[in-house]
Amino acid sequence: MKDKNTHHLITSALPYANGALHLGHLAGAYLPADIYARYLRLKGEDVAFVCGSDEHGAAITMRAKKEGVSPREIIDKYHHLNKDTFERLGISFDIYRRTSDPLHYETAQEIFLRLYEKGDEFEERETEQYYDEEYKQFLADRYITGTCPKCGHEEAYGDQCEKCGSALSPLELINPRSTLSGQKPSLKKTKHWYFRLDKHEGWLREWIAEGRLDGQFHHDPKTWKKHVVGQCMSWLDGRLIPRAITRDLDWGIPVPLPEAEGKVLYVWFDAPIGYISATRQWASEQGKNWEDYWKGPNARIVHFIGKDNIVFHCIVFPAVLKAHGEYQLPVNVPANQFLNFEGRKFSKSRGWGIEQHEYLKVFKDFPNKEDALRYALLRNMPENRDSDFRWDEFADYHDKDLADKLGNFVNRVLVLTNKYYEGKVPDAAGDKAFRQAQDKAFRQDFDKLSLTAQDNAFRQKMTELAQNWASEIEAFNFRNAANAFVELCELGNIYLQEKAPWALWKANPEDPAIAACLNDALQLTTLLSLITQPFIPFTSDKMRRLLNLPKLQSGDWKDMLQKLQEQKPLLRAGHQIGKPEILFAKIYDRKDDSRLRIIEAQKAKLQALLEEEKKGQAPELKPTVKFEDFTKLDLRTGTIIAAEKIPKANKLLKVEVDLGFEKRTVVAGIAEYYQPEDIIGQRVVLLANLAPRKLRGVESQGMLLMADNAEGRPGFLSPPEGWPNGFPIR
Ligand code: B3M
Ligand code: ZN
Repeated sequence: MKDKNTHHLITSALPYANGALHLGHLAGAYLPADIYARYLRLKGEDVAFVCGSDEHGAAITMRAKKEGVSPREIIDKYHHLNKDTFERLGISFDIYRRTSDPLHYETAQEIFLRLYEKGDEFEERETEQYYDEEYKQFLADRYITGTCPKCGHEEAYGDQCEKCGSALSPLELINPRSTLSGQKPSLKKTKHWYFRLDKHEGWLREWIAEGRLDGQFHHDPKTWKKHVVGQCMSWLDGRLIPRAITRDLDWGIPVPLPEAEGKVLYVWFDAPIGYISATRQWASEQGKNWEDYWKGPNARIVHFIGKDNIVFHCIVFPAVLKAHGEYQLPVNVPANQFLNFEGRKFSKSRGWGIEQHEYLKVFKDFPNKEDALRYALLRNMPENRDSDFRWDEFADYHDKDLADKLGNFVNRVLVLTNKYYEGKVPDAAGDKAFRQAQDKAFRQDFDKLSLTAQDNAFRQKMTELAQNWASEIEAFNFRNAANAFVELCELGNIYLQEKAPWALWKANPEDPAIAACLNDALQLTTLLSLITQPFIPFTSDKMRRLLNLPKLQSGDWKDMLQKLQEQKPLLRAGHQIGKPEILFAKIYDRKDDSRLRIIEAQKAKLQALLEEEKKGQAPELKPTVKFEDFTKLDLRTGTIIAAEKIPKANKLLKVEVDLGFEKRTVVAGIAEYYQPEDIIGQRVVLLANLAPRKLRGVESQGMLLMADNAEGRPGFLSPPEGWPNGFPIR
């Protein structure tokens, strides 16, 4: 029989098991994936949601060396910490595996061999690489540091300069040093396998830009985020080159070839394969066929990641899978941008930010701490641009949305139902003429919500918003989905406020309008117990309990949607609900400041850090220079008249500066902070007699003067207003 079921495979980036994760990671790759997985399960879809620890890579071995322990000690600790923390936050992985698993070794080696045997996917190259004589070890990537040839930064790594963002190879470094012995390394011949990424450029372009694969429709490219497609296209425009996928390291998966003794697979080759091996493990435990999720015609793969992993998930890994020949490619990679923390980047070394497990610890006495966090991150998710986490906003979302809008509505409905009807759902659906009159009266309220008046207006609006919620989740617009949830709560509150069943009750407890109103409100409460499930699952469970309903199950959304569309009740008349309980106790509460104090403590901690920084701010100055030396600099006023990105260089912009008497091309390391179109017309100061030098093939004829702020964000120095271009500065 033909398999008609869709098999959803949802992945979240495998965290390196050498550290804890902070709130930015959670908002970036784990919470959105969890929302999506939970939603699909409610819809009755077949879902495998997989993740696990990435246990290889030089970052782990270096940390182990520094601490004088084995890599295993480190990864065991963080594997368990991360796995446990995710669980506590309600991230509902079906499996959380690790890349040290034997099954993972087997899977990664199989895929390597398959590509090797194809003959033309790999290229063997013998090259000279740095070698530490004292440690008897080749120095891969981060094991080597030196001066960046592009910007002069003295701590550049063998694979990248973090100052100017250039991708480097170790041989380009000036004054190379081994991070092991600190010595100057020697050169030694070694052989490696390179994946011919260049061969895959053509179809990758068609697949990403047009959504076509092998000449057929694969996905609608409009459903991919613009910044994801944009980043991929700029990589493709910069041309793809063969990439070494093996390393001389003693930590990792051995290269399964007899002549490759002592070599391991490059971490970025094996890590994404971890998704596959985790699925294999899960499927064998569940008695399922893992290939349905990866190879079958109805597999539907979606990778959730942060923007720094886009190239590996949209270009390199798909190319490996395509080269293999049997795998499906992802239908979407809804990568998020970055979350900042109170206006700055998260920084462990500077103590700026908060880690997930740390949050759970300091908020241990905060009721609903898991949902409060999930909700604040959801409302502020960096879906299309970087966003900023602030404690004040956290408190606002908690109090305004969760406590006021959701909590109050649910509480009133439960209290009134208990009070007027002994907790039994009142029957109100029978009297059609009566209901029509109700709807008519309710229409007046629509203006407030900008609704359109129709019959059965309340239930219609409820259905419409619930459908929005679903379609926004399916489109990976989780913030919009959260808006639909808020509007549903508002709908309920306005409805209760307008109908005021408590006033009706005072006049005549038999008034059928009371039953009609509460019946409607109970339908909405039931709907909300489901709508909240992907976002704030702990609260959803509680609402189910208060409504005396069973826990939600696979397929419940499908049933509910059908009932909504057929105008059938979600909760039948006569059903006995439970006793009311408060869902969220406000943070800003005059009688009880215990929750506010927890937040204030966090804010105070940050304040103290800022104070500390200010104190330590008398910086060490560079050695004194003579006046004559200063006068050698020719600084001129100018204006930026054109700017563009430099392909493949994430941090560089090519900028044209008008000096009045001539125009200069300058390469500036500001692309992370400024969009080309935003700086046209910017007044600047240019060091005009700097010796020209080539950066990424572009000759830079001068340097823009910039002032860094505390986070290293550069701001332009500009001449006084009205000063023309080309004038000297002294
Ligand atoms: N461990 C890098 C990171 O955490 C890497 C992700 C692997 S996903 C296959 O950013
Ligand atoms: Zn550099």
